[in-house]
Amino acid sequence: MIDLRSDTVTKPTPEMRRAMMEAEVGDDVYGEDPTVNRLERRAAEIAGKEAALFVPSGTMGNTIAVKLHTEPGQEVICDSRSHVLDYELAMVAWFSGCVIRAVPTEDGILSWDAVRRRIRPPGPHWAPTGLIEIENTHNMAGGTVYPLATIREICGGAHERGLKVHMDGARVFNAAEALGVAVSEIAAPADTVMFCLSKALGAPVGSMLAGPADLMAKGRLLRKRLGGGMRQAGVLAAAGLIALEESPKRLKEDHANARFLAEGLARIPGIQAEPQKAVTNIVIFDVSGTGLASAEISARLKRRGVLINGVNDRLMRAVTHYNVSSAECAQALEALSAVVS
Ligand code: TLP
Repeated sequence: MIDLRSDTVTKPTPEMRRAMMEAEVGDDVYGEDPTVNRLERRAAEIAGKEAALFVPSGTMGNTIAVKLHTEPGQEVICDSRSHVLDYELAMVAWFSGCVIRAVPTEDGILSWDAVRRRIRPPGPHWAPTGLIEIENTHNMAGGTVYPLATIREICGGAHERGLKVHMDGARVFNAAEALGVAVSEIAAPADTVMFCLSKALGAPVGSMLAGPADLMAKGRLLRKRLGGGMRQAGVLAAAGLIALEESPKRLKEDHANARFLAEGLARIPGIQAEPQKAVTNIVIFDVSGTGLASAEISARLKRRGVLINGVNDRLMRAVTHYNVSSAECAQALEALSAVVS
């Protein structure tokens, strides 16, 4: 199977598996797992933050961050297609008691002007703004990347008003590769950043939440409350350490494959794709011109050994990662061309 459903589907590399087998472990709920401690120190360093917390998933990282920054009854401003809104089972409401103020955007990238207009002070009717959340890269907008200046402007404006900014950087290493800058530079203006080891970086499990040491200490308790005290998690952290050091070096290949896919898709009659927007590892394309719903295309592709999921009836998403080669991307294009013709 050529699996382009997500970069979450990657299998650990032989080097990761070796490191997992040899990992030194301890009980992380007591803070005694040396490999987890090493991973948290290294992740904090890479993110340019005081401390970091190893969490089982990106969803848990975002959930803890929102809880750390907000009070129940507040609003969280984010883009209208953001992961925290559409893909996290309403955790913002369920765990933090907040509502989302969704801002429509063209490419998933908020502007300070759009955010500023939605900020609400306390008043007799409305929920005050508690947090601003930005997703970088933006998944459902097709892996789009925040310009550094935009991040600085949003965070600067928020901070002037006493508001915090959380970055859902599930794929922030892809953003760093696309911009040619360090992750720490991208994350610097934000108060907290979550990034995933288990997506483009290829680790089997885990995400990191990074930020100020006092917040991460509180986050540790929230992680436990959510059932995320993972005990001898060093076996997972060991793979995460390899992912952090090794995987960023090869993300450019995934980006080239995504661009190649988008260019090929744009040539298939009935499919609309915008190759110039495929700047990282995600391609969103419109299949409505084929007269087929995305679910039908997925089913036909599967019979030809290619997995690509629909986002809705009209849109589909292909995600490149280290378990798909450029030759396999070419095969996927041939299969798509055949099933829609
Ligand atoms: N994204 C998954 C699905 O949930 C859609 C994927 O296949 O892309 N933030 C962003 C921007 C994400 O894309 C994801 C996962 C998460 C957070 C949550 O991470 P996990 O799946 O580890 O909870």
